[in-house]
Amino acid sequence: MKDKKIEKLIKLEEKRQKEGLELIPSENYASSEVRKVLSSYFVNKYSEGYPGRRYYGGNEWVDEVERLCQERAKKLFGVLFVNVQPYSGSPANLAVYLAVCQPGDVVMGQALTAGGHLTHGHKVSATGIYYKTVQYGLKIQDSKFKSQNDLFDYDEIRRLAKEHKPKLIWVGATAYPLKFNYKKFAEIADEVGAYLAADISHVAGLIAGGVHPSPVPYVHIVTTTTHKTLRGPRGAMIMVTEKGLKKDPELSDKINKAVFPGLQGGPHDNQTAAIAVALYEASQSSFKKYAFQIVKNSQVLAKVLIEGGLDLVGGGSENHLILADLTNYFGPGCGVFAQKALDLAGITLNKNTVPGEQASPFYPSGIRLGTPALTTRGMKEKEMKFVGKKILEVLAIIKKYFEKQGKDFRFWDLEKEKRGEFIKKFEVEMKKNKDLTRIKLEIKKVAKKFIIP
Ligand code: DSN
Repeated sequence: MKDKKIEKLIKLEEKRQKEGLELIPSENYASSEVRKVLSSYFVNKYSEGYPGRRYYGGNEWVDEVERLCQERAKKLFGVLFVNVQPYSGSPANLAVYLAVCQPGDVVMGQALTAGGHLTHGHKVSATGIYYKTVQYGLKIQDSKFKSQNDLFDYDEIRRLAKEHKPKLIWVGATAYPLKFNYKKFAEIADEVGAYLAADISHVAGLIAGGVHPSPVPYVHIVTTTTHKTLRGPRGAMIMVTEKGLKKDPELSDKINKAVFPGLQGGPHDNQTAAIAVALYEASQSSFKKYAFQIVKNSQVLAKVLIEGGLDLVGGGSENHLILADLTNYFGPGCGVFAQKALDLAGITLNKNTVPGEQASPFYPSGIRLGTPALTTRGMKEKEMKFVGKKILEVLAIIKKYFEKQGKDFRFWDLEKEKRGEFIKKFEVEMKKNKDLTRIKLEIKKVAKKFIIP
């Protein structure tokens, strides 16, 4: 490459990905074919509009690509309509609002602090600024770490829906470790006449692989990103179900108009082509095995963490994701320490709020981790046990560091201004920690045995 600066940064990122373990549950490794198609000649094209109805010439092959992508998505998810043009998940969700709501309409969604997404109506998102949003949470009770199969309080969600009469209800999350009962959400939405949209971004690959229930029979609209468990390029899709078209025969047209010209300009045709490849891959029997192994790996990892003394929200994992609440382990607000120390050891995950959060979204008390990326590398139960053990070792190092600060030390009790300073000092100490260096080497050794596509 002539641009040496970017070339160097690409090499460094490649090294980071190869030598570390990726546990952010919304990340994955796209296949080499998906990456190749992303840099194909389709990157050069403009094609505002839809197949057969474009505002630019020269779209005969783009039309075929987009139609193929649509057919594959419809078949894989069992829907009647799909728009494959959204640039990513947030614009896809915003397009749904644009399609079925007027500014100021009431919309309901799962709160961000309870595992929902910004675009499900959080006050800082355009969705919370232009629409009146009502947020529902999760059941918070002593049993939140016991194994159970549902954390939603349907009576409360029904009460909120009846009181506020939303035009649109979202079901779906970014940090929820259990399966969704879409039927129960549908009963509530139908009772108040709301559109029900499922955001399946996190679990799309599990649904496609047949290991997670599909919302399609129950909801009107489905949105998904294409780069998480579905393992495609970054991108998104909006689907309309048979139930959706029964409720509103114009729903597909409304979605199309909302995406273009409502919200976006020209679609990223290289992305559409790469999504088509990912959908082809997801329809193969090997993908079913992959989806099954994601869940198996998540459950093995969850077991190791529970046995090591961690509290897992929902008592474990039924999907690709684990939400560990570290409040009882470190005190409130300490997810950041786990994220930083694990990063130094070569394990990437993210700090996350937990149900009943006692600290703040900037200093949340939990960590979120998952198995889609490691499973793509071919890791199985044996490696999950190793990863779980290493996570526990790193957490024990942090605990020791806290103990050294004094018997009654609690990070969250520090004055606000002192928190940043404390974290910086912690990082300096961790960089010098010999046990952490040893763990990093052990991780690198295992990681390098498992190639990334
Ligand atoms: N950033 C995504 C996630 O990590 O879940 C949600 O947009």
